[in-house]
Amino acid sequence: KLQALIFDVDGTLAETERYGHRLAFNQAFSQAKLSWDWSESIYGELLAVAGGKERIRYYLQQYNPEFQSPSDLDQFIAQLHLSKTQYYRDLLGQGAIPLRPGVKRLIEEARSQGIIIAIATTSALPNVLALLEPTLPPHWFEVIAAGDIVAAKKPAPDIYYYVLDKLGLAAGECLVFEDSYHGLQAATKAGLKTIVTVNDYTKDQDFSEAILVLDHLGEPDLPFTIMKGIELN
Ligand code: XBP
Ligand code: MG
Repeated sequence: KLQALIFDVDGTLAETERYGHRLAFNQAFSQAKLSWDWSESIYGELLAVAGGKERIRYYLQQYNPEFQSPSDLDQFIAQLHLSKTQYYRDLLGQGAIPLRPGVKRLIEEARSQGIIIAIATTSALPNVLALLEPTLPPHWFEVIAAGDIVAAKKPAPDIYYYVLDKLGLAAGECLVFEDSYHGLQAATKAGLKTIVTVNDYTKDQDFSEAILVLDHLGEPDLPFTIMKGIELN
């Protein structure tokens, strides 16, 4: 029986990548006097790697190998990422990024029927809270699992195992909402059924393992009654 809904954040609750994370990365680069500029199309490729720090490292390896990295590369990336997180919070504080259609309604309906809500994301916790605070009260979520809380980020299933453990629920009692192939992989490997809401960055990815693929959660795509009828086991 369905007990919990587990949501990814970036791309699923809101379109945070294009107008949030990408801009914040560029602002942090500029402040650090780096001439790097992640265009929308390059960013689309960089999304192949989840996690902001991991994405910067991947960019250096794949797109900017001539860059003279400082001797302590981990520290350099961590500082850059901290600055990016601050810019990202500033962007969200300006009310830059609304929730995707239907997200709030679904969560409110689920809660009103006693269904638990949780989050499993690759993003850093401050980023998640900055998005939730003006839109969905963080205390609505039984578990918010974010960022470096597990060593291996999506597409590894670790973050989903972590959430299941914290919830004390079996995979067959939960339904996941994701927007990307990586996220779907992570959830599927943890034995979870997943509904995918695609966005511009992910619409051509392979979602054959999803139980349902939608453009968004707004009317008339997913009335709660349909979702409740989905067989979990
Ligand atoms: C989210 C991500 C993150 C964000 C950046 O993926 O890939 O890397 O782009 O977040 P998902 P941080 O939606 O699958 O969780 O900079 O906070 O790491
Ligand atoms: Mg996502």
